[in-house]
Amino acid sequence: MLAAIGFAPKAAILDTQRPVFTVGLPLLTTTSYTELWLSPTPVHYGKHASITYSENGTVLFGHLLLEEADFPDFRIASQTAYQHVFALLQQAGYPCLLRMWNYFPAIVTPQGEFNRYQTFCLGRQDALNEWGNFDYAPPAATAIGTQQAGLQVYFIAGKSAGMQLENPRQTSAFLYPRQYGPVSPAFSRATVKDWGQGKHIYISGTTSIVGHETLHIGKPLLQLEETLRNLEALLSHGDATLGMPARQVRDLTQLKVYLHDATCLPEIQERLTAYLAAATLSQPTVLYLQGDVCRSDLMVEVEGIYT
Ligand code: 3EB
Repeated sequence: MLAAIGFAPKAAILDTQRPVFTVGLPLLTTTSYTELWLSPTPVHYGKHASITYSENGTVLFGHLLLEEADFPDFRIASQTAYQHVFALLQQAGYPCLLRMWNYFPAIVTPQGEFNRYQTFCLGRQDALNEWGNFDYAPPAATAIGTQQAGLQVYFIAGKSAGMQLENPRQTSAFLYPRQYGPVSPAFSRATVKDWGQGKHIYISGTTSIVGHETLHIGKPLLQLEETLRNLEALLSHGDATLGMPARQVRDLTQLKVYLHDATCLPEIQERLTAYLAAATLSQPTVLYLQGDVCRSDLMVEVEGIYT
């Protein structure tokens, strides 16, 4: 077992020796779900600073949960989390981040000059400036707001880089103009990793952003549909440029849907269920979670994975 992830209103470390933890987001359609990351080969476990990790010689999975109260400000908390990640990856011999998940409270709340998401991006960039600024494909990523204290980060890394995939419908996040924050977010729209036995696809949190602008403000269902167009465009572009084991959203293994407001669950779930109900043998597992998107005008975010 590389990792076991549960979902609960509060983030928690459930095992001090291995990455077994809950993400601090409530499930909306089921009372419990465990996401298991399994290895076909033996796993070793370790700790580095605040990180608990597992590795099997090919992939490293790490998790950390920082108490914000331990840091003078949130920028330092974010910088520290990423410094710990990069130091571990360097030391353990897995230099290439492939996929990052970032969860923290009050994501769109102003704090001083910037909001907390922008401050998070500043701290991440501070660490990147010390650690080479991704001289390989930046990881795919998710950044979602919780209702609970603590900066929670988990990630997978490899010994060599994945292939970077950007979305033809969207400005690359690392090129976003300054109106969205003092530094651009450092992530790829997706990474595609060939592990030897087959390619895995890690798709970043994707929203109703076309170019760099939010579309369909106040209309969650239209935002879902725009998000699905973005995901389909990303996958077909990937298929044309890299060759992909999944060419459409319905081919993916798992989707996570983050909703700002639980009251829009029925319409979102109905629409997505109908969208996925094609005559295929298998469909993605869909998890619906309550979480805040990093722009207050976005009500829904969707990430996907193919393994
Ligand atoms: C967007 O497309 C939405 O800062 O790591 C999505 C995924 C978003 C990851 C991050 C931010 C991040 O810009 C926001």
